[in-house]
Formats: sequence, C-alpha cells, structure tokens
Amino acid sequence: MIFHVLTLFPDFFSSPLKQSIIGRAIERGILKVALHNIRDYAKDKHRTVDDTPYGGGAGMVLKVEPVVDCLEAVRKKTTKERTLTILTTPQGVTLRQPLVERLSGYEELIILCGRYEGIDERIRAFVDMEVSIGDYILTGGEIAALVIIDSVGRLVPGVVGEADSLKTESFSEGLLEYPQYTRPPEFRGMKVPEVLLSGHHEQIRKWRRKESLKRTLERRPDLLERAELTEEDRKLIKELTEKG
Ligand code: 6GU
Repeated sequence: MIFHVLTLFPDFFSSPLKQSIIGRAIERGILKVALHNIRDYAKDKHRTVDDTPYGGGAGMVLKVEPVVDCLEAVRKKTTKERTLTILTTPQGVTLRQPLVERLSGYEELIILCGRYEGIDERIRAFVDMEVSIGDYILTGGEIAALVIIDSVGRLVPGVVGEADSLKTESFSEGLLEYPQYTRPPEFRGMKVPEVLLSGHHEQIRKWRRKESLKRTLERRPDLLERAELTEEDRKLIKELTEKG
C-alpha cells in the first residue's frame, strides 16, 4: 500500500516512519510512504505557500494553487480507481476502527496535511474526504497523517507478524482487551491470576472473555452497545452486573 503525504514539514515524518512495525514494513516494501513538499509547488521566487486572509483577521491561510498543483502532480502517478484523497482537519469525520478498516482497502491514500491557522476553503473541492483524529486541536495535520498511516498500515497483510494478534484485540470485536501478564508470577505482592498459570485452556479463554467484558463495561460501556455478543457473553455480563 502506498501513502502519499502532502505537507509543508516532510522532516516531521522521517523518524516515526523508521521505527518498529511500520518502519519494518516500509523497509520490506509492504508499505511505501512518499513525501511531497507543498513548498516545491510554489511558483514565485520566495516559494510562498500562505497568505493573509481575505476579510482580515489573525494568522495566515494556506494558498490553493501550490496545494492543487502538488495534488495533481501526485495524482498523475497514482492508479485513480483505487486511490482516495484525505484532508486532515479537526472539522473532518472522526477516525474510528471501522473507517480505518475501510481505508485499508485502498491501494493508495493521498493525505493532505491541514494546517492549524487555516486553509483556503477552495482546497476542499479537491479531496474525497476530511478526517479528524479526535476532539482536540493539533498544530497541524502531520500527526494525524501519522495516525492514519499507522492504524491503516498495520491492517495491510504482512505488516503485523502474527496473524491472530490482529484478531483478538481491542475494537476488532468492539471490546477492550483483557489483562496480560508475563514473568515473574509475583511482583511486590501483586500476583498473576491463578487461572493463567493453570494450563486449562478453556478456563483461560473464559476468564479472558469475562475480563474483556468487565473492562469494557467499566471503561467504555458505549462500546458494549455496538459489540457482537454471544449468549455466553450475556451470561457473563449478567454475572458482572449482579455482583456490583
Ligand atoms: Cl486532523 N488536525 C488538527 N490540526 N487537529 C486535529 C486533527 C487534525 N484531528 C484532531 N485534532
């Protein structure tokens, strides 16, 4: 999968994209991130990319021409059919796992990084969708672009090592993860739950499912309403709520 990132700050991406799982996937050629500096598409000798807002007011506004020139140059190299263009902005739809999954179905994503101070409204006509990563304000869309690359990239086959580590985790079934432990069996009086040391696979599976439901019930009851629950789940939830 290819991610094209249009930004005024290409250096922002160099270290994060070298690390860990995504870094390895890029090294192995499963993912590709192509950085495009919007400033390279400025036409004047000062390479101007922003200007003062019409109507007055504070701050500068990202100009439409260098952005659209950059977008069109990138699009000449993409496959069109299976490409989606995203603008990162706090005004966009909130990124959640179902959208992440949908985005992972594209061959190429073009991500235009929005800007804190503002962009010329006419830029919006050249993107397919606007995405926010949550209800808070960042100084620019670069971190949001990294969030999209990370969350979407890890769903691309071969990026995450173990096939089943993708499946059993938070949100994939709409539940939070169960608690995990590794050695030692006791740390400062805190013991690993006995069942995990027992070797009883069926009991372990049931304990984990119950803990998963318990944690979701306590921390994110909103997720529980949309989760796919089995008959056993409903029984476990009943046990959990009757206890409290
Ligand atoms: Cl996509 N951009 C900015 N500047 N702030 C945000 C955001 C995006 N998503 C949440 N906050």
